[in-house]
Amino acid sequence: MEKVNHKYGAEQIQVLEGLEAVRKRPGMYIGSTSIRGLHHCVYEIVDNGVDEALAGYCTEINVIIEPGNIISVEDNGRGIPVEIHPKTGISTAETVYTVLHAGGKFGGDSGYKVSGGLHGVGASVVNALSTWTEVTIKRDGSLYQMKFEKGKTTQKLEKIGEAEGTGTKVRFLADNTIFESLEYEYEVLEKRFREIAFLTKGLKITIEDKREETPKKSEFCFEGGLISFVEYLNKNKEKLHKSPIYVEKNGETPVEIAIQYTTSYSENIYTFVNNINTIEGGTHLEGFKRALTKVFNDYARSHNILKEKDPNLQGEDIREGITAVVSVKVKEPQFEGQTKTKLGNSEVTGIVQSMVNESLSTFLEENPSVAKAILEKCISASRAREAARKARELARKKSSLETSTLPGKLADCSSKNPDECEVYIVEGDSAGGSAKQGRDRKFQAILPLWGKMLNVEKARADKIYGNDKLNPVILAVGAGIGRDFDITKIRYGKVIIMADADVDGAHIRTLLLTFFFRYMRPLIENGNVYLAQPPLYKLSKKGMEDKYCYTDEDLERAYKELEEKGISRDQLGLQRYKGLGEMNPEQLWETTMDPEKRTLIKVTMEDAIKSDEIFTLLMGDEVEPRRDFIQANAKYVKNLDI
Ligand code: 1YM
Repeated sequence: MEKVNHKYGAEQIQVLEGLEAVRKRPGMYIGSTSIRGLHHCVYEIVDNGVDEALAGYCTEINVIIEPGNIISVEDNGRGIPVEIHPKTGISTAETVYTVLHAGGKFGGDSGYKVSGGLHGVGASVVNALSTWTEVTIKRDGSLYQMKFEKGKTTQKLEKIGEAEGTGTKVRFLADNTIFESLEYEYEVLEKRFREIAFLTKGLKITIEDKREETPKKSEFCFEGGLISFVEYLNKNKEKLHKSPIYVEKNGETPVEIAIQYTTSYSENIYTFVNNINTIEGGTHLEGFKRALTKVFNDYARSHNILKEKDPNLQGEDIREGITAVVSVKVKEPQFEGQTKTKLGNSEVTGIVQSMVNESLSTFLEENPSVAKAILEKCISASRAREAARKARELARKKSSLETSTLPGKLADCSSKNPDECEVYIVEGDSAGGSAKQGRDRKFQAILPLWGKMLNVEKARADKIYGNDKLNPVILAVGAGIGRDFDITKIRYGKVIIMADADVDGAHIRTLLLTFFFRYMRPLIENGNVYLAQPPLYKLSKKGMEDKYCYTDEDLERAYKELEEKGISRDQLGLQRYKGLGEMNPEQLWETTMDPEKRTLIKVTMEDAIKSDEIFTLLMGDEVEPRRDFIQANAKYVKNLDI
């Protein structure tokens, strides 16, 4: 190996320039240098192991977050090839880790790279962005190792011992001068690996967090693949049929789909291309939806479930209550859209469509009771859609007759400019009263809410319009709901939920977030929804300005700060606020509403999705998971209530 020294050859210079470019513009290669980009590095390395599993050579991948935020990924595949690469004159393994885009094309004829990220070419990028990287390979009975610093080779691949079996182990420490933080989030990695395990039938993935004294560990392996995925997604829902429907087709562009209907009213279709979650959908989703609509309408007609005079069922009727996972493998995927998660390859529409047309209609013919259960639900959805349309029209007519259809309880602001206006949605009358008195009425509106909570889980759009708790919110926001929602019509740039830090507060927050998520999603996507942060404590002392603390940590910090100024704990008065209602208008303004002083939390789509999940759990039909959740969270409930 020493004989071939290309250190100063043209190709090696190109290599160094290539990796330098990665360090200069990391965002171009991994999206961003935030925590998201950091996690992406782990996925890049894991993906190489997943590719090896998809090629049929690897059954297990073990990921460890070691103390000091070092990542270790080990697989039991063939091991990265070690022989000298004819083009670069260095070992293939070193080539993979130092030459940009040295993915599959160096790898013989194992076929195309199918797993996620940068299509398996990310190893060199991760290497370039790491303080150090260490790669250990077991192959042909030998143990090999090579090392790098900031992408540059510090130890060329050399044999360091004997080995049993085969595999690759990569350890790296991401560069803290490049990434904003190195604190990996266990739950985020865990979720992604669970997803990969669902998508790669039979592959065992473990993740372990050894940073804390009590290590965490999860293990995922699903013999059922997508079927297990759908069962997992539906675990808290009442199903319309016992087992998920599964259809697959191998070939140039393999397609795999699992479907199960539940009694819920939402539509949950997850799509993946080469194991990447295509959040924005694309041609594969299009093909799936078209086929679904056609197959169910054809079945309903040929079995006289839809009569001649009846109109066709619409796509949305047929997707009500559906949970489905669509996974396709595409050789040269084109990703489009804002976040590059929309499949653009036009040929995929037809491939998915004809495959679903064929297999799903066969399935329905062979399983008439399942077909009947689903179609009954579709027909009732179409009736509800018609009723909702009528309700909407009525609401529209009403609003064009009366120009001011604002809810009676709304204390509106005087400005009409949405960019500067905000509405506080407040639980309870007494808090609403304080908020009304304490606000700046020029730009702050208050909407108090009370009354029986509506179970959005069990209501369709037609019921929402008539609901006395949600209707005021719809009217105040002023932009409609569902398909009619028009973000350009919103009356307030900030919609702020202000609720107590207790169980009831959590309840109303979850309800409103779920409602916004399901019926005014653009409001969240556009960043218009916020949570107010009322203080939990007040520290006071004669001659000292009151100090408000928003968390227990805040309180400890304040105590320490004051101690340093010579003020001891027993000199201070401590008030714990049980609810917003205990604060007088001035206090509420000062702590929670004054734009100069308050802290608002902007709600993200992730928060909303989490709320939706919790909501399904708390309000859905299944009793057992609800009990589990409440038991698991009982300790928080206690903390909040004292
Ligand atoms: C923990 C990370 O990188 N495993 C891995 C990578 C490769 C192979 C096996 C492999 C691929 C091929 C042939 C092939 C890679 N090899 C290459 C390249 N785990 C991890 N396991 N033999 C082994 O694709 O033909 C790139 S990745 F290019 F060298 F073949």
